[in-house]
This record gives sequence, C-alpha cells and structure tokens, in this order.
Amino acid sequence: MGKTLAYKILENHLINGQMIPGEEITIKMDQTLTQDSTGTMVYLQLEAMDVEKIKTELSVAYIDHNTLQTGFENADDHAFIKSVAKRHGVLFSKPGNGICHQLHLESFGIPGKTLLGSDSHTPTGGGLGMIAIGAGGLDVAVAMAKGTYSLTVPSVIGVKLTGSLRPWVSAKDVILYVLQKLTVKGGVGKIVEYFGDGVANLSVTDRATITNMGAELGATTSVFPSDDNTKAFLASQGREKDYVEMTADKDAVYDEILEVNLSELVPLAAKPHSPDNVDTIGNIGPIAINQVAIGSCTNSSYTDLMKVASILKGKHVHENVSLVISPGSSKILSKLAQNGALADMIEAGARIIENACGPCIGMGQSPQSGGVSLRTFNRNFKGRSGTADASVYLVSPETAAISAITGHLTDGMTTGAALPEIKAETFHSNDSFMVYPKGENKNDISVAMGPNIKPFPQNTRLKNKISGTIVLKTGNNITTDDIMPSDSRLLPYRSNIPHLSNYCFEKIDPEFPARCKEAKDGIIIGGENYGQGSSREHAALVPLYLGIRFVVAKSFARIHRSNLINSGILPLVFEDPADYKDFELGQELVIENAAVQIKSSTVILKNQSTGKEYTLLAHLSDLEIEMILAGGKISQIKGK
Ligand code: MIC
Ligand code: SF4
Repeated sequence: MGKTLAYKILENHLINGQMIPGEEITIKMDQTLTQDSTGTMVYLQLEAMDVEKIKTELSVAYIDHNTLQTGFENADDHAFIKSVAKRHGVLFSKPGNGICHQLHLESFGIPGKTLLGSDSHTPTGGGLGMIAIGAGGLDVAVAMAKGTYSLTVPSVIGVKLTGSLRPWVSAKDVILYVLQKLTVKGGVGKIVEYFGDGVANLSVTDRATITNMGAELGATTSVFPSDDNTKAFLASQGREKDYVEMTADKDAVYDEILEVNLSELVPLAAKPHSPDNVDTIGNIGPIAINQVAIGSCTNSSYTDLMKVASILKGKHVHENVSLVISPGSSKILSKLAQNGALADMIEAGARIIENACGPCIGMGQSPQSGGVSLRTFNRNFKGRSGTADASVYLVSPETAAISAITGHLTDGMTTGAALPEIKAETFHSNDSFMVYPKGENKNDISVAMGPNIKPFPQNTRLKNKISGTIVLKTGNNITTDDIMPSDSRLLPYRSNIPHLSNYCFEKIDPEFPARCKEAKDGIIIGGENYGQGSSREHAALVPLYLGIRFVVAKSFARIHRSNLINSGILPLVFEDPADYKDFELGQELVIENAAVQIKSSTVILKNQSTGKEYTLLAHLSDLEIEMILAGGKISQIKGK
C-alpha cells in the first residue's frame, strides 16, 4: 500500500510509537520557531527546565506580533527573548524583519524536515514540503530542550488538485473553498495533504497561503509535495542546496479525498465572523467597504504584493476606503522599494505599515464603528480587529486591491481587466535583522527581566476528588481569542498572567474573572470545537490562574486541548452531547476518584445540584495521564 507524504516524513522522524491513527507517537523535531507574544512564556519555561544545550538543528525566535511598543512592556519582552535566545544558541530575528512564517519560509524551511512553532500558523512551512506543526509554548520549549514532540497520529485527508487558477482567482480562494467544504472543525485530528496535477500550477507562496490557513480547518498540519517550483523558490532565496524531493507514493492511500478543480474556482470571501462562512463574491454582492488591509502571514509574499501593486498602479484608492498594506518581510519590502512597486502603491493612496502582524492581531488599524473591512488575513473572529461591531471579510490580495479602488466588494473577473504575469525574482540575503549566536557561554549571559515579566502559574498534583462550580457555559466554536483576547490593549501583557486574568472571556462574559474568584474552584462547560484558533497557552494559563479545574465540552480544538493538559487542567468530552443542556451556571460538579478514573477512557461526573450522574470521555494518552496526575507538563518532566 502506497504511503502518503505526511506519513513518510513522520516515519522518517519516528522515535516512539506506531503510525496508527489515534495512537500517540514521539517524533524528532528538527526545527522550532517562536514569536514574541507566545515566546516570552516559551523562554520562561525553557529557563525553568534548566536546559544545558538545546537539541534541535535550528531554533529561531522571531519578533513580529508586539511591535507597536506603546509602553516599555513590548521592548522589555524583546530584550528578554533576545537574552534567553543568546543563552541557548537560538537565532533572534529583530522587530522589522517581518512575520515569522514568511521569514521561516524564505530563510530556513527545508522539504522533509519537521518544524514546531508556538504559533498556530506554523503549517505555512507545509508549502515547502515540511511537517510544520503549531503548538503551545510549553511544547515548543520542550521540543528545544529534548529535540522531540509527542502527538496523536492524525488520519490524512488527500486534496486532489486538478486544472489551474484563472486570472483573479487566487490560492486564497482555494483554501476558502476547502474551508467551505470541511468547516473550521473538519480538520481536527487530521493532516491535509495536497496532491494531483494541479499542484504544479501553484507556486510555493501560493501553497504556503493554503497550508497557512489549514490552521483554520483545525488540522494538525497541511503539506504539499516538493517539486521544480520548490526548487525555484529555494533558488530565488539563494538556498538551492536545501532542495530535497519529497512526494507521496503514486498509489498513496488517503483516509478521505476531496477533489478541487482549480479551473472551476471563482473569487470567494469568508463572511463575518468565521473563516468557514464562505460564499462567492458574486453571491455576497457589491457591499460598500470602509477599509482594506493587505498582509499577514497568509498573503504578504512578494508575488501577492506585486499583484496588488499592478492592480493599484495608476489608479486611486476610493475616497471612502482606507487601504493599509503590511509586507511580509524586510526582503520583500526592500524589493518593492527597489523596483518601484512601493511607489505605485503609495501613489494610489495606500498606507504602508510595518512588515509585522499588525492589524491581523488587532495591533492598530481597527475599523470604524460598524465598519466593513476586507482583509487578506486568516481569521475574522468577532472583535479580533479591535472593533466589536465591525464586519470583517477574508479575501485574496487581488480581490482586496480591486475593491479598494471601486469602494465595494468586487469580483475582479467581472471587470474584464487583465492581470500582468508577475516575474519571479531573486533575493539576496539580508542579515541586518538577524542576530546569530556566536557560541557564547550560557552562564556569561544574564536574562533581561523587565518589571512586567511575571512568573507563570503552576498547577499542583491532581487531587483524588475534584469538584467545583460551573462558572461559564459557552456555545460552539469558542476561540482562544474569546478566552484570552489579544488586542493592542492586552497583547503587551503576554508575560503578565495576573494582569491578563482580569480580561479572561471579557467579550463573552465580563463577570467571569469575578465569578471565578468567588467560586475558587471553577468548571467551564463548552460546546463543539472549544478553543479553536490561536495557539496561545494564555488561554489555559489564565484559567488555571483563576482556579479552573476542568473543562467539559462537546469537542476540543487540538492545540488548546494540549495546552489545557500541559497546565494540568482536565479536558473532558460529553459521551452524549445531548447532556450539555442539563448543565447551568452555578451548579456544583464533582469527580470522585479522579486519579483512577482518568486512566480508563470514561469518567463519571456527578452534578451535585441535580443529583444526576454523567459519563464523560477522557481519552488521554499515557503521557497525558502522567501530566494531569503531576499537575502539568513541567511538573511531569521535573518528576522524572
Ligand atoms: C494569531 O494569529 O491568533 C496569533 C496571534 O498569531 C496566535 C499566537 C498568539 O496568540 O500569540 C496564533 O495563531 O497562534
Ligand atoms: Fe501574525 Fe496574523 Fe499570522 Fe497570527 S495570523 S502569525 S497574528 S500575521
């Protein structure tokens, strides 16, 4: 039986376990990446593990999220990360270099390698043929310390691509189409692997757009084979020697198959407030817009921005529209400046903002009240833009650029305008923003600790009887942005859990922190896909700080489930989802004999307020049981 590419790469890295879907395996992690807003926790945890030497082939610390620097907090975090990176031989990418995923693709990604990143969009590296996985910060710290990562073997969805995209239809439309078909929870427990004749018609950056937004499917990762386009991309970055051919067997067997004929796709948009709420632009109609934002790790490549520049050239941004553009990297920005494309954008009326995450994570550029914003980003969760009542639509760079001119959502195909072919470019390496380790002795470098950097909370060993009060009951698809919001007000406090705790679930229920403090031991009841979105472990650490003991949901998103376990908080699933309706705020719940019960796949929960008993599913691997018993991953590691 032929093998999928995903399984080949995982098998090449297998240290423990068997490649059977649902089984736990441990793999060698070749590379790690961190960014600053999850990175402070990663490096605090790395320091707490007292590691002599990191075990990865390459680890990079990028600064790209928190670059607004409205107070001392951000710059202090950067200095902290830089100092710990130096102590451990981790490469440091200074603010201004660009967005971690774009930079990693340009400078470090290698087909067939594994990459773990403390950011949910790490699967961008799948565009180069890597197994690139997003994880909580602690998992990345452990991957640096041990060079390994444990995960549940996913099944593999094969997406068979045929045909080629027509002008005005973009890689973004491919992934929006896949999201429409599979939904935001369709990828949980799965790897999405692309294959078929259509692959050759997509560039590496197109592929990276697609694998980047595989995060929105909830998938473990997404991967493309490597081929001549991969070789050409690596050559354009002066890295031809890094090319390795990686493909699935011709007769590879996929667990499911989705067929996509690229030639039949049309421009699409994800409507408010979910990336899978997809429709054609034709169906949505010419809605008036106030803002267009082009950039983010999904769509800020050189080719994307050249397409934008060519659409804007000689035109004017509509008087009702504010167009902001954030290039993906310093190399891209510099190339646009050299070839005149930057001038074309500026003369059309575009506002050029820093090559960083920026508006994608609500760091500035919030739309006006009730505004309509078209964004080439990957998430349009309610309130993420910083404006609670704004309507954010996710679109391709082509759609964004043409709409900025017309002032309304526009399907470029209907304009009849031609799009020029964008010539491939070569980029010389620019190391001005990179700090490479110089073999310093760890102990000669002190850790730069700003006053805003507070210790992270740690759990205690699991008690045999765990009980508490229901302090929140949520609906489906709760995001980690809902649990721990991260706009420009809160992102500077990523190293300060006590401060963040005042804002936990702020948008859903502002009374939540006060209720937790009153209850002391709290329980959350969740719906389907609880904890989708960002990898921020703050969405587990802050609830831990507020005394949350366990979460019962209809289902969990992968990264958040791991973050809960890493923090020693039990994630439990209703055996019968219909039981969800029986639970109400203020009810007292208890699990007796928890240490024994979690070792079997089911756990009995008693609702003391009604006297009724319920069966919950634990489904914890042996390692996860050890972590829950020990009170989290760090205690489990230290106990060994
Ligand atoms: C995001 O896009 O939501 C983020 C901000 O990049 C997060 C990481 C974080 O919350 O710091 C992610 O995607 O993991
Ligand atoms: Fe940054 Fe946005 Fe990408 Fe997250 S999704 S890494 S905030 S650009």
